[in-house]
Amino acid sequence: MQPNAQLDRLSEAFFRRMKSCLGIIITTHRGPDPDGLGAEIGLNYLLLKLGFDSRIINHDEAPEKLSFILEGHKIETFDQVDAREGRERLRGRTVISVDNSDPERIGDVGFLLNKDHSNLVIVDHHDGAAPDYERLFQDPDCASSCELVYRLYEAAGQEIPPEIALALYAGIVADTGHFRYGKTTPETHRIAAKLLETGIRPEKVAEGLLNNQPLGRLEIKKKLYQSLRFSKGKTIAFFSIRRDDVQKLGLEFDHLDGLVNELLEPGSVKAAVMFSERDRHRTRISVRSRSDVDVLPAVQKYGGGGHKNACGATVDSPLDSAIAEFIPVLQAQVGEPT
Ligand SMILES: [Mn+2]
Repeated sequence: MQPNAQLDRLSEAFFRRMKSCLGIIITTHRGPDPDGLGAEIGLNYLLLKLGFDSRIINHDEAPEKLSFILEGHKIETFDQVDAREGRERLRGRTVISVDNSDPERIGDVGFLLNKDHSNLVIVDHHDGAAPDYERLFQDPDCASSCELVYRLYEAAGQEIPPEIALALYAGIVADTGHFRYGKTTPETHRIAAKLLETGIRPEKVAEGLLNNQPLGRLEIKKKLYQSLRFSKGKTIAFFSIRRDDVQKLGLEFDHLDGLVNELLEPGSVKAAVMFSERDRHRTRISVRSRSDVDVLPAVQKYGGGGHKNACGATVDSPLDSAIAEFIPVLQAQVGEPT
């Protein structure tokens, strides 16, 4: 089927399914990101506009730094709603999980699912199952969940106001790595153009997503780069950070997001790793690679997962032994002699 034909069919089936819902709760994965939040905001507005009873409830609070897309939108946490209204009152509603196909990852919102998950609807773009047009509205070829939500607006013939366009555009920009990743399509750009036509400013989105970090992130970069090393053949670059250093700067490990990508800047580096000490006997390994280098098998050996070019694992080893053990495994994976 043509991609557009499939998306039209997804949208049509989605609205058919919505018709039988008495109340809707929209949620996303734990640790909500711009694509998940943008898709929630967009979908909630659309469903309310179409006369549905809908609200957004997440397991985790949305990150403070994303306030530029969150302003004016009501996003509650499960704990808040549970304390105020009691979870029992929310049972029986349809739970729409956007940007996530794994019921485990919606955290406590999962309490609202029927045992057989018959009230769960998935709107997602992650790799995995094919859509069943009943419960699962998934298009793994789509670069972001926000694009899927955009298609729903088109199918419903609804206008997108600027504050919704901002949230959807931010999600698309984040999930395509600023239109750089492989799933970016002509359609992605067409949708982005439509969203920009509402008058939103792309530089504000870029600033909100990229240049909205605490000062401590620069300090932590200094520490990381002091530890920079290369494999013998210099096709792997890696650095590491101790838990104490993160804590002393008043940072969370989240604040290190994306830094490992910088190590791929030299064209000769095939793979990059950041090792972060989570406690004395536990180390997080975050790996990135160039588009034609698959590093996933290396982390899978340690029970990790992710994508071919961006993946990770958490190992029960102290920082130094994790480095000593993992780098040769990665060298073998990228084809560098050890
Ligand atoms: Mn996404």
